[in-house]
Amino acid sequence: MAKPLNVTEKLIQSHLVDGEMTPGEEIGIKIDQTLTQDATGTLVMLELEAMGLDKAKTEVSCQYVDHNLLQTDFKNPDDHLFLKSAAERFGIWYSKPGNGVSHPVHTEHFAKPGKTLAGSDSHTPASGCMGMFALGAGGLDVAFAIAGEPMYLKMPKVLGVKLTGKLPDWVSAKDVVLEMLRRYDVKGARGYVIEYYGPGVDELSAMDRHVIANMGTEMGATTTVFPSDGEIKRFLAEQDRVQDYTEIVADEGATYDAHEEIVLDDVVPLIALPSSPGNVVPVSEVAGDDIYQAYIGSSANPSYRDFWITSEIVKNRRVSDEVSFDVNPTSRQIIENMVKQGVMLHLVQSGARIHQAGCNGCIGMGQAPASGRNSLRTVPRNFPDRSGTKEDSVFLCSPETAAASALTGKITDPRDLEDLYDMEYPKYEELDDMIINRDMLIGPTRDDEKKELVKGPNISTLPEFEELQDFEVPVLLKMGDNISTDEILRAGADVLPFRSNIPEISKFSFSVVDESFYDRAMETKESAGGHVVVAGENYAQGSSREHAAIAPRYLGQRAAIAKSYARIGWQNLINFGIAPLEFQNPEDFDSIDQGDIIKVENIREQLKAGKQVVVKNVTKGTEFTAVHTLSDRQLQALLDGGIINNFRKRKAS
Ligand code: MIC
Repeated sequence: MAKPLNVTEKLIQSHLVDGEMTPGEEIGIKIDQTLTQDATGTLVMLELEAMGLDKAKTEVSCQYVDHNLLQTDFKNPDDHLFLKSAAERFGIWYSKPGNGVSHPVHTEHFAKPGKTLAGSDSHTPASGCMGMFALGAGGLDVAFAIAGEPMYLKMPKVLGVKLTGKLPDWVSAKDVVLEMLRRYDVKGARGYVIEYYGPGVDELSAMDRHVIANMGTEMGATTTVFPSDGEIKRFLAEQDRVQDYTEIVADEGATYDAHEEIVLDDVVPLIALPSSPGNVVPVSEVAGDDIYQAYIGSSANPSYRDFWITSEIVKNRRVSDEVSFDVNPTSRQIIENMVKQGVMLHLVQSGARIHQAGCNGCIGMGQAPASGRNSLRTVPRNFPDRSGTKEDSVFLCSPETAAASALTGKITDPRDLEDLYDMEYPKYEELDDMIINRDMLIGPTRDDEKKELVKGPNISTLPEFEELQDFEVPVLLKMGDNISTDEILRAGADVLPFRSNIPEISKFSFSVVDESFYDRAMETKESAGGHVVVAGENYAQGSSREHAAIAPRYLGQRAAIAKSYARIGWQNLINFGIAPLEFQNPEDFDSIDQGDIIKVENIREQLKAGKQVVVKNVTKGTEFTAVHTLSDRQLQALLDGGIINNFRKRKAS
């Protein structure tokens, strides 16, 4: 009899085109759908141009415009036009600015049980709520997927999370994923797919599952997967596409590599303290602290229900005079339903500032909080400075907690609303007349005409990088654990418009960690031919932005030497020709100081010969061993100076 399979194994097995399903081994899987957003999509489209792609080879590819929405000058609108022209050129869908955040819009209109999805955004796993295998990846990996190439990854293990019981009043899906983060912190699920199962899953709507799958990324998971069951059928029917439903559930007797259990009845309102999604405590522990901002929206709490519950809490009341109450609807479809159901009226009357549908303040594209003041947000991340304010103080919580705190002006456990306002927990019921609107999703043209790419003056072509060579260069930065891509190349309204201009955006590299980095890097590029950086555990966690690799590479970065890496960040370094080395002996980390000169000789031969590389610390007169975990395929790309060079070489031979 065939081995009973869990949902993850079923999804991988049905798409496996290369390798064996042995945990840790490299596998290649066929990608059915792709998602790109504007902040990463401009590079993806330039990469497709560089690769000479004719038309997308996927079943569905959609280009969303949701991040760079502020139009303070020509740059972002020029990018929007460029992306529209690229969508026409490559035969992909285009979701216009204002249509909403990629993940919920994709889940509503395209996500299909049983399919694979690759997205140039780390929160792409959100669509795993539909029984899909949805992977976040660097732009270049997604470009290859659009071109019909398999996506390569290390075969993950599966962490089975059994859900039982039912959530209590005032506690919602966000608290469930915060409970997971409390247990696993920001790196505890690396190498795993998180698969939820058990009777508690039935208690969660498709969009509740979206909330949980979205933030699996924050634990470092490869992705998150839910079964496709009766609730997904209901959701698809609501979205007018019940024909896309297939049941995908774990086989009787399916097993998992690791086990976790959450009794939903025991979950309490939780909150992640500044400045990491893993700093989770019960809201009651920090209740009473003053707040400046309560922020609702983003891919982490995107559903109509999340806005409805917020409006029910603030209905017929005024939020505190001290609070900026920022409401960011996630899609135009949701706005229409909010208007129709009166949700918008209650929010506006309570004092909400209503913003356009999009990511907005989640990546510091506006709505930056006042200096040092507490901002409570329903968004997925609170890495340092991400909000756009230096030394910000951002907390992550549920809509219930954010809305309760907006009313009182202080961090408030929403359960206290029962006493404070004599309020009962509003019970949500799914709408039976949900407005569905696909008007701002422009369908692909698959004709033979080759549309011109419309490039504004801010769009620069990708820089060329040389092959991997020996180096003797300084350590320009020594950093600690969990350095996020927001610290390597920050977000914010002043930086994001340069996502399609590497020379310009590289000026912001590591500015959160050290403002002198750019000048020092330019100097050592000139004098020594480059630099290396040293880091602790889980280096380059967080976003999928490949800019966090390309910009440092452009400034001459040759290698990173870290105790360990986050999955997407590690792959991005390889893709752009930066050697991601690891300390064989974590204690060697302590022997290096910033400014030390590091030398690696015969690096090509050493990498090819095995997994070890001898690194000399010229300043200290010592040496240590670094290791790498690259597959042969990745090694070749690294040696060639990145995956684009490698692709060109393969095409030419
Ligand atoms: C994020 O949430 O960090 C982002 C902004 O959506 C990124 C993508 C980006 O940096 O453009 C992500 O999650 O990958």
